[in-house]
Amino acid sequence: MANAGIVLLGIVAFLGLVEAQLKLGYYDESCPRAEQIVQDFVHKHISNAPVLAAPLLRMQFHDCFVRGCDASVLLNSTKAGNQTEKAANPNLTLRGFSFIDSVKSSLEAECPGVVSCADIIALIARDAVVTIGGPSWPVRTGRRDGTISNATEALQNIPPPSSNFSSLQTIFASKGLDLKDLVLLSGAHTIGVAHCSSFSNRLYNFTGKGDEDPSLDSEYAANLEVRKCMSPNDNTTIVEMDPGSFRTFDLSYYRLLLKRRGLFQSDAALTTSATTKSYVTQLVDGPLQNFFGEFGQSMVKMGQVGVLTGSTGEIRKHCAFVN
Ligand code: HEM
Ligand SMILES: *[C@@H]1O[C@H](CO)[C@@H](O)[C@H](O)[C@H]1NC(C)=O
Ligand SMILES: *[C@@H]1O[C@H](CO)[C@@H](O)[C@H](O)[C@H]1NC(C)=O
Ligand SMILES: *[C@@H]1O[C@H](CO)[C@@H](O)[C@H](O)[C@H]1NC(C)=O
Ligand SMILES: *[C@@H]1O[C@H](CO)[C@@H](O)[C@H](O)[C@H]1NC(C)=O
Ligand SMILES: *[C@@H]1O[C@H](CO)[C@@H](O)[C@H](O)[C@H]1NC(C)=O
Ligand SMILES: *[C@@H]1O[C@H](CO)[C@@H](O)[C@H](O)[C@H]1NC(C)=O
Ligand SMILES: CC(=O)N[C@H]1CO[C@H](CO)[C@@H](O)[C@@H]1O
Repeated sequence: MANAGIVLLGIVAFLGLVEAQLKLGYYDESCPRAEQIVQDFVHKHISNAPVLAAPLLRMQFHDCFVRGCDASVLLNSTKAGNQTEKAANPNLTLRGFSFIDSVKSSLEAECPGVVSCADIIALIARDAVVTIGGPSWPVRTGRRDGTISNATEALQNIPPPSSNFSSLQTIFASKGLDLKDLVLLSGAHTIGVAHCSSFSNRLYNFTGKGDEDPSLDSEYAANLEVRKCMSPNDNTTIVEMDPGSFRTFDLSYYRLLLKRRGLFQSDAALTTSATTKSYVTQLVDGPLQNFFGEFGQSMVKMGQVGVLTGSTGEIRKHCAFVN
């Protein structure tokens, strides 16, 4: 009892510390136009290419889950045998690196060596989602950039699409994120696309007997097999994750989950636990604004995972390389 109290106090103190270290408007004095520059760039480019919002949102997830939100996902391998996160399998489908590099160049021109790549990732993710009509949330800034990036750690910390409920719960808990955050953040799959290779085992060889995943709606599966992922070895075709509204940040991802039409096993897993299934049902029943507000709160939480602040880390000059 006493121990639990101390642990709880410790966690509260830790979260308080992180919140105190990141703050709204961290660059107000050191680079007053920083956030405006990011917002203008995102607005200009995402308005023309809304499909880019999805990979930019996903980037923050892949950053924050490996070594915390420290932009380690952006580092390029410079030495053979020292592969960075980018080289790991889950990262093969990440996009948006050059977009981030362009924003960084503008910020370096405005105030050299001031704005971190980790903050840029967080600001871009929010502004991209806002630009396509999704929720907004406050982005506290002051993150610093890490110097280590390791492909093996990406494999260990980014859950694969074949994840079941308990492995998702475990990996999210290891980042201080609970089941509600899991359901809400998975809602990011309301936008974007996926490669057939991320789920074709569910269509063609679920248990190694040439079978289909029985938990996947058979009509949806048949449609994917006939029209989209026509071969089990197709690594290039992409499909909409939330068919019919993959550009719109809405509740249809959750509606599809309840119709057994979640694309990945990890999506379907959210309906295998009574707790998460009831969160899904509440979201579907509630007004869109509830999802928007709660999604934003979970993004704020995810954006604080393992951040480097103060004198730890550095402010990279180029997001792909340590100084
Ligand atoms: C819960 C565990 C999660 C798993 C297993 C997972 C897995 C995946 C996979 C396999 C893809 C498709 C990659 C491809 O085939 O091209 C994907 C796409 C995507 N994920 Fe997740 N994801 C998870 C959580 C998240 C979170 C927390 C976010 C952001 C908050 C997110 C945002 C996205 C977005 C926006 C896309 C579409 C990317 C694009 O259009 O290029 N995912 N995810
Ligand atoms: C980083 O590596 C990728 C290939 O992995 C390459 O396309 C990109 O140009 C590199 N970035 C820089 C800034 O050199
Ligand atoms: C490459 O590995 C060395 C240790 O072997 C490490 O000091 C260095 O930071 C690594 N580089 C990157 C970009 O992670
Ligand atoms: C990368 O991480 C793995 C797993 O933690 C570790 O075994 C390996 O030594 C690391 N690589 C480098 C270059 O530090
Ligand atoms: C979930 O997946 C993990 C990792 O693949 C596995 O060890 C575990 O047995 C699975 N749990 C259930 C309940 O299937
Ligand atoms: C299905 O998986 C099993 C076991 O991994 C493998 O032996 C078999 O060749 C696969 N079948 C197809 C059609 O890919
Ligand atoms: C798809 O990728 C897998 C490994 O990820 C590989 O074994 C297979 O040959 C690839 N298929 C095609 C058609 O390139
Ligand atoms: C974006 C990126 O860096 N992709 C790399 C992923 O890893 C493969 C090798 O495993 C590289 O060829 C890609 O360039």
